[in-house]
Amino acid sequence: MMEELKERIQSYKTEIDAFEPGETNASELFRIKYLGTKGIVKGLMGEMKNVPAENKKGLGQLLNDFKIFAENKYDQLKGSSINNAEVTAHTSIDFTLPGDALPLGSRHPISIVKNKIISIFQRLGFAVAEGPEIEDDWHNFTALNMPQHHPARDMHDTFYVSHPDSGGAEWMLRTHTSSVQVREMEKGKLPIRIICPGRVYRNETISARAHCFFHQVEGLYIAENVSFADLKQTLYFFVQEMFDEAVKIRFRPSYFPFTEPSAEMDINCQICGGTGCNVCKYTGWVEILGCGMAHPNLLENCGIDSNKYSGFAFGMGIERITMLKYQIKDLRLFSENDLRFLKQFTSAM
Ligand code: 2NL
Repeated sequence: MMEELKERIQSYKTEIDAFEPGETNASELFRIKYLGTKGIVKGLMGEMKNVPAENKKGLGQLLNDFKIFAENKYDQLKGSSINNAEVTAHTSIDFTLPGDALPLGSRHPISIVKNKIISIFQRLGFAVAEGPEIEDDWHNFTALNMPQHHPARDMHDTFYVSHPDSGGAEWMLRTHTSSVQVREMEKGKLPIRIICPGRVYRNETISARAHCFFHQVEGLYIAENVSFADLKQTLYFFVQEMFDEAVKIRFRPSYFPFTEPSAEMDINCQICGGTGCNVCKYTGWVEILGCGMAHPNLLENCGIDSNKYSGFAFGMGIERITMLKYQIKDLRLFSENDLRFLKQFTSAM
């Protein structure tokens, strides 16, 4: 404690040494900060009561020296010309000149859309869950009804991570945030109503449509008597809030190992309104997410009784939603950090 106090006093001294009388009322600001009733010197004195008796004397001396040091600086500041009211009145500083502009940054479009997605689902009672980006085989694949050699694993183009201390265990960069949901299910606290936003990784060749990482929001709701109708209504509410109240949705049957039945959801093209454009490839519809009812194998793998509980899940790529919302044509723009691109987005959009 003594050492720590000594160090702090020393760093205050350095700070005081470097204190420049730049502002007109610098001496008064200095007095308030260091010598005022709520100032640093008083604060340090107050800490004396916590110091062991045998150190009190030494430290008291140190603090007294510090106080004199600060008082000397104060006297010096009071005497300095810029602080002297008479002199200041005659200086040629033009206080009406505009100040230096401090350019403000803006949020990344992926963050804007991610936050919007989170706030929509939070209004429906979903909580945000997060988890590690480096995962084990169980949480990324096996628990999700994708045992060894399951063909769906190949589609994930997984990045494996080797570590000399891993004892031969295989680690990987998560390929989806479902791994976070597995971890939540394993905690055994039901019902579950969560969304899992986060970065995921896949070993793909970088192009306008693919990248080696992207961002996902997955959602999971598990309780008694959850139905496909609940899933539809939840996702319908989501796209109405995200895009437009008049949005139309349609579901197409699909396949995911972790859901049964599975579906992909389309919305009517927000760009051309259905007349046909290259975003919807002249179909009038664009796919925005995958979803389905949680597979019983997955529930059992995570210790949940699939006779008592059912649930729905969904997953969407944030880049995809962002590209649709802002008509961005190339995925690479999101990670190039070109300010001309980034400056176009504001949280109000
Ligand atoms: C897609 C499709 C999906 C899920 C993700 C999920 C997670 C658990 C259980 C069941 Cl823990 N399902 N997630 C379900 C269906 C689709 O994502 O295209 N994502 C970008």
